[in-house]
Amino acid sequence: TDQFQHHDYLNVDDLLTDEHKMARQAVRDWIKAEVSPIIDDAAMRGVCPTHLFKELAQIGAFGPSLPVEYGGGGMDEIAYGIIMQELERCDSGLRSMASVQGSLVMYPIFKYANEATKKKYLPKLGAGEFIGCFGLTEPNSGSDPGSMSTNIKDAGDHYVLNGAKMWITNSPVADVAVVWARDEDNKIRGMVVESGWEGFSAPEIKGKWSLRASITGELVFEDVKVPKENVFPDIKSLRGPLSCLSKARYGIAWGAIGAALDCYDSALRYSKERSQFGKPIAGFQLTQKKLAEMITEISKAQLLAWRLGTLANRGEATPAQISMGKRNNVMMALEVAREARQIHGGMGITSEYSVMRHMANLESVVTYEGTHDIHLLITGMDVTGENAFGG
Ligand code: TGC
Ligand code: FAD
Repeated sequence: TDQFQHHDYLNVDDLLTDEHKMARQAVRDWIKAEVSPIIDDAAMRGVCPTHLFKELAQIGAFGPSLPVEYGGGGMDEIAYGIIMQELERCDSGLRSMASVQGSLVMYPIFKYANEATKKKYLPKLGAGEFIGCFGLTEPNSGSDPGSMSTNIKDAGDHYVLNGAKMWITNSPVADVAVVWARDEDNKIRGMVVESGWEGFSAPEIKGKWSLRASITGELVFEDVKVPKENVFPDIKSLRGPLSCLSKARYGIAWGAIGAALDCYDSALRYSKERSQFGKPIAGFQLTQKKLAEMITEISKAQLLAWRLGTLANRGEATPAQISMGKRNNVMMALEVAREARQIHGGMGITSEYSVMRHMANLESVVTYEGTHDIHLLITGMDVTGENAFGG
């Protein structure tokens, strides 16, 4: 990653402002100095470098497009995307740390919590003093979060929370969790739950071959008392969590391009350096086909992300458009990573190169935040008006 060269075949940089480029450079410099030297070791050992949370805050990676007074960066949606791209050029797990904190924890608190709850949690989350997680998925409710069974019951001045969440990024190290649960009227409610409260536990999920530098766990609630002021007052449907997902999926549509760029860069350099049959493998038509298709697909993905960003800046990006971006760009990156791994031959399976780490990471990215097929069905429903999900 150290020797990465910027690839911009269609001069997309022309569409960016100086602020966007400065934000990207700040992340790039920080990653080169602080993360590139440790990321392979962290992934190999399967340990999340939690000391990076505070540093991610300092470089403005948490909620770049949220208002400054609520702990965000006060920038536009394209700056947010560019920052996610640069983080994921290093590692999807690093980008996950920022996506969850900014878009899935700070954003819902900013958007849905009462003023006192915002003041209580947002400054600490924005500064990386608190780590947050987002609990929507359950053991029996993944693609279909509307079937969740985690629930709250009214007990006077507080609610009592029971249930379990599964596959929760950051949960074992989190100070606070944004949790979605069903109330007694069968409505989906959101709330901020502190990890220190009685009845809360968050065991780690071990044995992942993917996102090894990101920590994932469960959330278990056994009669956890949640003060009423911590429950979002006005949001009473899946629209609440899904609106947060739209924000995070948009960031992932940009982020995946970063992983693809790193794989492409590594494959291009390797193909020029590695000779077989008396010439660089870059000189074989089959290698050129791989590289030419990679840069073509990366360029198309950049334009898709940039267009979504311009729409998002005007508040006009629809959830279905964002689904198209997430689905296309993540699968693009996964395919680029697989081809790049092939170009590296046997060397591609080692930690000398980042390609296999990206490839394994992207297997999670293609599944979380809505699987590849779920996003296809969202597009299908948008263009036909027919719902192919249930029944
Ligand atoms: P449906 O009836 O379609 O919708 C329920 C309500 O939500 C509204 N809505 C949205 N609002 C904002 N943004 C979106 N993207 C929205 N999608 C739907 C909708 O208008 C409706 O509103 P209202 O007011 O009428 O109530 O819901 P459904 O039950 O049929 O489900 C639809 C489906 C399948 C598309 C949805 O549930 C889905 O997207 N499933 C995938 C689940 C998912 O993405 N889970 C992600 C968990 S978090 C995660 O993976 C984090 S990893 C992070 C990291 O580490 O980086
Ligand atoms: P399932 O929903 O069981 O899907 C299994 C397969 O069936 C998939 O291929 C799917 O596409 C397919 N399928 C399902 N329904 C249909 C249908 N109607 N038509 C056609 N095919 C269908 N969740 C959180 O809430 N917070 C987090 O922080 C979080 N972080 C995660 C981190 C990691 C590393 C991973 C792997 C997951 C994380 N998730 C998180 C959960 C993630 O969002 C879910 O894994 C994802 O939504 C899919 O749910 P599932 O794994 O239960 O798969």
